[in-house]
Amino acid sequence: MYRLHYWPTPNGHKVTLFLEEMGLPYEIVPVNIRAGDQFRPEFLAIAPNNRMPALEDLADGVHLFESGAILLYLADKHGAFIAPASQAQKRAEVLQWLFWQMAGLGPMMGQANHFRNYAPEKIPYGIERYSNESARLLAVMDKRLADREFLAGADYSIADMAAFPWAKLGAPLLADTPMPNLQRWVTAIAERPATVRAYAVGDGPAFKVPEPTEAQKQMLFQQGAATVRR
Ligand SMILES: N[C@@H](CCC(=O)N[C@@H](CS)C(=O)NCC(=O)O)C(=O)O
Repeated sequence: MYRLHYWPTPNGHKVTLFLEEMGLPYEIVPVNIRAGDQFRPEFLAIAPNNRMPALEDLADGVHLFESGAILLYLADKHGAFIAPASQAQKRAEVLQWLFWQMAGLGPMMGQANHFRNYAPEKIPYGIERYSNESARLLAVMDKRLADREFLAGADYSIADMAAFPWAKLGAPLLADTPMPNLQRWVTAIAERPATVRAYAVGDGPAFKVPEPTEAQKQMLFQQGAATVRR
C-alpha cells in the first residue's frame, strides 16, 4: 500500500501514471500547494524541499520525495518500466531520458510557464529565453521519437511517464514548429487506459480550487532562504 502526497500538476501526474499502470493500491493525501499545505510539518518531515509529490511505501517503511526518484524507486521495486542492472544499455537508455526530463524539460517548461503566465511583469527576455529552451528540448524529443516508439526504445518506460505530463502542455511553445513524432507519442500515451485513470484522479473534487489569489501567488513565487528557515 502506498500513500501519495499529491496535487494534480505535471510532477504529481508522473507518479499516478506509474501506480495506475501497475494497478497498485494507493491512497492520496492532497497537498494543496495554493493553500500552503506543502509547509505543514508532517509533510516537511518527508519532503523537506516543500514540493510535492512525495511517496510513502507503507509496507516497507520507505518514504521519499522528488518525482524522478519516486519513479525509479517504484520501477526497481516492481521490476517494471525499466530494464534491470543486468541489461546495462537498456537501463541506461531509460535513466538518461529520465534525468534529462528532471534536469531539463521540467524545470525549463516550469520557468516558461511562470514567465508567460504568472510573472507580475511581462519580461520579454525571460519569456523568450525559457520558451525557446523549452521548444528546443521538445524538438530533441521529436527527433528522438522519429525512429523509436518511446524515449528509451520499443518499451514504454518511466522516462516517458516523466516527460509526458510536461510535453503534453507544450503546444503553446510550438506555435510554428510542427512536431509530428512528439504529437504521435503524446496521443499514444494519452490514450492508454492507465493514463486516462491517472488524470481522472486529478479531476476529483478535492482538487477543484479557484485561481490563486495575489497572496497565494506571493506565497508560491516569492520563496527564499527565509521560507526554509522560519
Ligand atoms: N523536482 C521536483 C519538483 C516538484 C515541484 O516543483 N512541485 C511543485 C508543484 S509542480 C510544488 O510542490 N510547489 C510548491 C511550492 O512551490 O511551494 C519533482 O519533480 O518532484
